[in-house]
Amino acid sequence: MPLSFPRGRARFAVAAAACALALTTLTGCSDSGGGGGDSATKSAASPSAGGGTQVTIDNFKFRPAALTVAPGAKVTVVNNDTTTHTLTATKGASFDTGDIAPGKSATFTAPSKPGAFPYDCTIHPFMKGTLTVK
Ligand SMILES: [Cu+2]
Repeated sequence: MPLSFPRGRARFAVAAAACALALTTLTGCSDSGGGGGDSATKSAASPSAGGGTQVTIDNFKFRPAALTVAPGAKVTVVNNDTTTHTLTATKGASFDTGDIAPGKSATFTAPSKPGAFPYDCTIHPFMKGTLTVK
């Protein structure tokens, strides 16, 4: 089995394919807001009664978007994006992290009464999530 294909061309094809893949990935991210390409990273935030709980902001999305915590729980919000975000209760001003700079985190205290509390980012109102207290 002689492997006498022109080497240069094969290498170019591989490089072109890798390039196209990277381009597709990038475009997909900024266009549709992600689409959950990296769902493997959201395992860090899991509801835990009484203990610490975390929301991560990735690619203009709160992860997880729906979080259940105990009354008065401390919730840490980590901003993994390259732009400033907030996590702010939509009504009643029950909680508000204020501005979270890129790469920084902030902590807020969940309401002490049970209920569902929608929140968004005041800078990007299309970013939405819900905090459930029970
Ligand atoms: Cu934002």
